[in-house]
Amino acid sequence: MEISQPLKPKDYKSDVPPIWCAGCGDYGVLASLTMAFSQNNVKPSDTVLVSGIGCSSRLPYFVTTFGMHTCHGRALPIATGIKLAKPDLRVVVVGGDGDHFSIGGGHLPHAARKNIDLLLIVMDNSIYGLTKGQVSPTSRPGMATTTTPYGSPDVPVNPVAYALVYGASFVAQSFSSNTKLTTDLIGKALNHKGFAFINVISPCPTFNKVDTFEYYKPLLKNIDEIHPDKGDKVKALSLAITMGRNNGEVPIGLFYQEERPTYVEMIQEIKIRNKGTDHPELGRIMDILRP
Ligand SMILES: Cc1ncc(C[n+]2csc(CCOP(=O)(O)OP(=O)(O)O)c2C)c(N)n1
Ligand code: SF4
Repeated sequence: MEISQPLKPKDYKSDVPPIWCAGCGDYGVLASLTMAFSQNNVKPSDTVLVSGIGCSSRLPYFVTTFGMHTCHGRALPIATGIKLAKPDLRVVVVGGDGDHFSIGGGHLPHAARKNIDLLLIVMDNSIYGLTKGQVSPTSRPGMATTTTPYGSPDVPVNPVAYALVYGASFVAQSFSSNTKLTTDLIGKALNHKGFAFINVISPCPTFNKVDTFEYYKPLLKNIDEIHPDKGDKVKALSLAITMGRNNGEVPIGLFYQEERPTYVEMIQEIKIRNKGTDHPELGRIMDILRP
């Protein structure tokens, strides 16, 4: 269905009602995403949402853009393929902390360092929701879950630090019930050229009784005042490490933004530089990308 612009947030909601539990943090992310789409005049027909498997990965069903609900941990490589085949499409990847830091943890570093031009939103609930409460890579040390009944022995992944060191060119963190900040960050990320990453802490009240809305609310601290220079990567990393979520205050806001060529731009530059050379492998790569 072709809808005339400008679209309101509700126009981005499909006829499929979300089936998340009452009180799930993912509702706040859906509300922020449709709000940001509306504010930035995103055309559903030019946009594709790609997800893996998990409660959070159901999100594409609830939105009127194109959508792909793919395999657990494999949303990023599939989204990368979409972006390379159709560079004019806007590609947004959504999913859980399990999807992107555990089974799919090997894909984020490469999408980030290659600066694939897409937005990744992780809905981080520090638990496996869909499969009913197993430990996740962002579960806190000592956390009792169905797979760690005596407490998790692991040091958790720090999503912001992880994305920063692997070279993401836009890195932010938000909290799902802060829809104003989340909408603002998604809007900025939609207008960013390159790999944008937003970790949205999104509580799962059904299976994670520790990382609740009540736990987080007094700890959230917007970093804009203490970190105004968004190009300062060392400061961003230092904040991400020292204010990690289990060390007291939980930092939210934009940590880092840099401008550098995207993967498609780099390939096109190589194409121009090597014009006339007859290398079969180069030719194969060029064929993938339309000029
Ligand atoms: C290859 C494969 N391994 C395991 C599973 C089972 N599985 C489905 S979702 C999931 C984890 C979900 O956790 P997360 O990605 O954090 O998303 P959430 O449900 O918390 O939003 C697992 C282990 C699967 N579907 N496919
Ligand atoms: S199990 Fe948790 S993550 Fe899944 S829908 Fe329910 S509250 Fe949300």
